[in-house]
Amino acid sequence: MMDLTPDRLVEMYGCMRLIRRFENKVVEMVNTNEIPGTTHEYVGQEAVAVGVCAALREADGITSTHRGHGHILAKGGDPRRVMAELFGRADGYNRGRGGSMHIADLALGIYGANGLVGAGTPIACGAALAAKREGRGRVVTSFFGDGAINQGVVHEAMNLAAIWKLPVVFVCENNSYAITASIRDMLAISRIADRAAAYGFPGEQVDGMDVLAVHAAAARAVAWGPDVKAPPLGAGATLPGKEVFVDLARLIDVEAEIARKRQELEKLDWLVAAKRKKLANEDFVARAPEAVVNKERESLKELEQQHASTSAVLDQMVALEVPRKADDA
Ligand SMILES: Cc1ncc(C[n+]2csc(CCOP(=O)(O)OP(=O)(O)O)c2C)c(N)n1
Ligand SMILES: [Mg+2]
Repeated sequence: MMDLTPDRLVEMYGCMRLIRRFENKVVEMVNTNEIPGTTHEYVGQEAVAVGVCAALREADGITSTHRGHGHILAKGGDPRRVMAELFGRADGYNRGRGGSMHIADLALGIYGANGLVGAGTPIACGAALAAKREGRGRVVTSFFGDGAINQGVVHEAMNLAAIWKLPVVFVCENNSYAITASIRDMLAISRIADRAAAYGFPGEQVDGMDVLAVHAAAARAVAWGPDVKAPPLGAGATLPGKEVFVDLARLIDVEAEIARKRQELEKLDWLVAAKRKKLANEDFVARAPEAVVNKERESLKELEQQHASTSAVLDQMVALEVPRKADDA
């Protein structure tokens, strides 16, 4: 458990609870349209953000993803200011202008959540270059999902971190899916962590459901810095970069996702039928002003398009729902 005192463990547990409660509340308020825009919740991945951030010092930095609330809270973000940002309020982290996917706070070393998959990795390299020049031993951790691993920019960032020996910790949160794309269809090797060897720095795979295992791996990665002579993990003395790959393979409940999509489709079925019925009513078409009828026709067209795309996504999800392999259990 390394340097984790009982108080620290309680603090980490409290932070995971805070993230879970925060996110559940967000879902509730998104569903009632109180929160505008799009949000992606971190429910189920709490142990990753908390395990990693517990290994960071206040001065260390992070870059986050489209699923960033958990990272920000774990890095010391004030839940009230994060929530205010989601509401678009002036007392939010970015005066309500950024919303869920752009929360940043330089004072806390949070160099931004990011709506672009993989885009946090080069930002982390830039921040790490600054940290290296500063020479105080700060590190920058870049969180990204399994959906980012085939992005060109992630490859470039990892290679740059390696050749420039930047103090970056790359944390891949592998929850098996990038929306509907299964990791099994996107990767020919079984462990994302094995890619680290190609860049020339060590990669570790840890169970993302185990906060202590995540913390220990992150602490090992963070411990190697420009001011540390001997790198851990038995790698070469010129070891550049650091990498922790977190495996959350047990996280996604595909069946529940499919059930939710089916419900959405049923609602759209009903809305399309109701709109068609209205437009089939000759009395309504004859009496209502032309502009009103045209608006109804446009709205029917939009609903039909929405129905078609939801139906296509559902078909894709059903097709992708491959039985889990025994070793995933
Ligand atoms: C460059 C880019 N391509 C596509 C998208 C659309 N998009 C949003 S989230 C997402 C999937 C991300 O999956 P992953 O990185 O595994 O994160 P997860 O949602 O599983 O946490 C995609 C493709 C995007 N935001 N940015
Ligand atoms: Mg994913």
